This record gives sequence, C-alpha cells and structure tokens, in this order.
Amino acid sequence: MNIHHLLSLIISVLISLSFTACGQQKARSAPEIVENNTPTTESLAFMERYYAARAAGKYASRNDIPLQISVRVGPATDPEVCTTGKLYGPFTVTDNLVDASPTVQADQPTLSLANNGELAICTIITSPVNATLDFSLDSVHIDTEKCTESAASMGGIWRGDYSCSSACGNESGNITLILLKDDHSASYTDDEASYEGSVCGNQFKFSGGSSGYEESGTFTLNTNGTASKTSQYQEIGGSCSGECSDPVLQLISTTSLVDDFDDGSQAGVWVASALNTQDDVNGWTYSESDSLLQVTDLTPDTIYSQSGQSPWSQLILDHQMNALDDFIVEFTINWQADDNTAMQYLYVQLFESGNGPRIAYAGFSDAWIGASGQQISVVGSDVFSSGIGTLTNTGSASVKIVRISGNTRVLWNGSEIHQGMTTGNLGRVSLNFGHYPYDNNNGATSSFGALSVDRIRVTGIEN
Ligand SMILES: [Ca+2]
Ligand SMILES: [Ca+2]
Ligand SMILES: [Ca+2]
Repeated sequence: MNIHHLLSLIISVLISLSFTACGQQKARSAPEIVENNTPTTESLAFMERYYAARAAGKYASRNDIPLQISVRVGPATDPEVCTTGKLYGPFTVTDNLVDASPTVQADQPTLSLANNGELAICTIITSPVNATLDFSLDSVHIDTEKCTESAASMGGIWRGDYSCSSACGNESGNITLILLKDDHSASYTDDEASYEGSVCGNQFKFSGGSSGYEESGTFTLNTNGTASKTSQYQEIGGSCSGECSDPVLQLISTTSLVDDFDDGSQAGVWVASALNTQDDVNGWTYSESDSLLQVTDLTPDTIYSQSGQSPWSQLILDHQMNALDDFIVEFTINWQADDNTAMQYLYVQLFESGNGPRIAYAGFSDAWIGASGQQISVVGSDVFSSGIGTLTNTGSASVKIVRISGNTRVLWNGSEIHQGMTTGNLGRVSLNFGHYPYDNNNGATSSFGALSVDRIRVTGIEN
C-alpha cells in the first residue's frame, strides 16, 4: 500500500459463526445480570427474552440476544493490543450472525500503521450466552480504498478563530496554521502541535497533537477560498476531551513565485546571476524541458589538481520578488550521476532583497570524487550536512524551507533536518548548480552528470 494514495481503510468485519448452545446449565450470562446487579427494567426485559428464547430452544438465533464484536488495532509489536489498540466497534451481530458486515472508517494512526508497517488486530467477541464458536481469521477483512480524486492545493499560512468545548471547560482564540502539502500527503503545525495525514479532493484528514494532547480531524478547503476545520482532542495523561471548530480560516500568505518549468523558457522569471563572472566556468548547457529546468553541462576553465581549494564552476539563476517576512519555499530537485566521480551540487538559496545577505539554503551536494553526495543546508550561519555518501548518485528530493516568526526549518521529504533562527526579509531566490573540475592524478577525473529542478513555489506574507 502506498500512503500517498491511501485515503481510507475500511475494516470490514464479516462474521461467519456457527453458534450453538451447549446445554441449559451453561447458558448463564443472562442470570448473572440479575445476581450481580440490581435488576433494571432493561435487564429484566433481557431475562424475559432470554428465558423465552431458551424455552423455545433457539436463543442462539434470536435477533434480540445481541452478540457483539469489537476490533482493536495497534502495532504488530504491541503485546497489549487487545487493551490499548484503537477500538472499532462494538458491532452488534444479529440474525444468526451470518449477514452482519459492519464497516468503519479507519482513523489516521491506523492508516499510518497499515501503510508503514505491520499491524495487529485483536477481535473481541462478547457473547450473551455460553456457546461454542467457530471463528476464522479469514472472516476479518481489511479493505483499502484509494483516493481517486486529485488533492486540492491548500498549502500556505492560514489564520482564523477557533473554539473548543469539553466538560473541563471551553476555550477560544486565534489560530495560525502552517500547512504543507505534497500530492496526497500533508502536514501542518499550530504552535507546538504538529499533525499529518492525507488529502483527497478538498479534504485533509489529519491526526497528531502536542505533548499535552492528541487530536484528529478534518481540514476542508471551501469553494470560496476559505477553509474550515473540525477536530476532536484527548488530553494525554488526563481525562479531558472535547471538540474543536475553526469555522473560517483565511489564507494569509500570497504566492510570490510558482514555476513548474513547463513552458519551455526560463525567461522573465530567472536571470543568470552576475555572480557567475566570479567563478571558474566557461559556459553551461541548460534548458527548460520535460517540465524541468535541466542543467546537463557546466564547462570549467581549468581542471584542478587539488581538491577543495579552487572555486566551483557555477550557474546561478536569480529571481527577485517583493520582500517576505514569514515564508514557505518548496522545491523538488533531481540529481543524476553514472558513478562516484561526479562532483556537483544543486541547491536553492534564499537572500534578502537586491544583493542582500543570505538567509538560508538547502539542497544536494557531492564534493567527492570517490563517493556519492549528501544533504546540505544552511540556516543563518549554521551548517547542516548529512555526511559523505549519505545520498545515492541518482536521486530526487522534495525540500521545504519554512520560516515563521524567525523560526526557520528545513524539511527533506517531509522530515525536518535543520532548524534555527534567521532575520531579514526574503527578496531573492537563487537556483545554484555547481561542478568541481578535478583530476586527482591518480587515474580519476571528476565528472558532471545532470541536475534539474522540477518545481519551485514560494508563498509568504509580504512585509
Ligand atoms: Ca518557464
Ligand atoms: Ca515540473
Ligand atoms: Ca561524487
């Protein structure tokens, strides 16, 4: 199963039981209700039905003696799944037990389990009478259902009012969500809380929370461009639970730049940076084709005989825009090399306006003639690198650089790899392609494979 295409999982409990009474003396469940508890109208009515059914010799097939089945789902490694797993049901079985097939929507944690690993299912059967039971695992079905709708575009910074109600009290206030979306997957943060889930059509079903509570719900993009959100939460380590509603959320970020590189020309959006003149490059070959901005050659002036001491051959393409305070920069990059001799990089750099200082950058870097490359990012002056050989020679990545109130995070395929504080408004985005021309005098000459940017999108709040 593929998490990006999985919308819902339906646990379908198809029950096929042969259910026979084992003699009158064993049929004890109904009397115990009376012995252990003050009889209620309900239990007495139950007794009446029970004894009437028993007298008729067919209580196992009576509709009015409910048999209930519950299912708990948890990680396969959880030995307590029968008590701690996510509860589905109870489902009441009627009419001689053969035609009951209740279905239920799986919640997001169950979906994640189904997608990411093995899950354990505990089936709990509560019988009102003693009976022998012929129960087969074949009768519990998990069906998957793929999302056939495209996922609406809903990434950005959303703001609105929320209100939550619970038995422990109500609360309300302002909310700001930073929502990121990749195809059918999405995530959002709300202060300290973070959530993830899947998007189908205009709906994003999520679950997550903070150290204090778990929460799940639905974010819906409305046709008028607003959004709404409803959720349920449960306090961790406490008993408070409740429901929340954010009836109207407004997208407060604007899209400053979106380029899918699919119109055959980079003109009007990207200009070669003046910085290129400083670097050791005689020329380059790049084109916008196949919905990519592809660089297939960088021609150096000089082939160095030493590593790391001379400037890289670079192509830098710039885009200037109105200054942004909070922002989300999303891009997808690809790199290709035949072998370890490739020495090349591709990253996206963020600067203040004009020739202002750099704020952050992130991307792929391979600085080794005898190894493959790594992830690299800089936030302010802080450098993160994943290490020599941590990426394969050919690959791709979806990268995001997100800044809210100075807090700047770099996400690589959805996982945060770097975080720090930065200042200065974002006014220039650069695509940097580099090659290090190197002959190590030991039989190896560095090579350049191919680098491409598939898509870049910049949204933010204009300063
Ligand atoms: Ca273009
Ligand atoms: Ca593209
Ligand atoms: Ca290499």
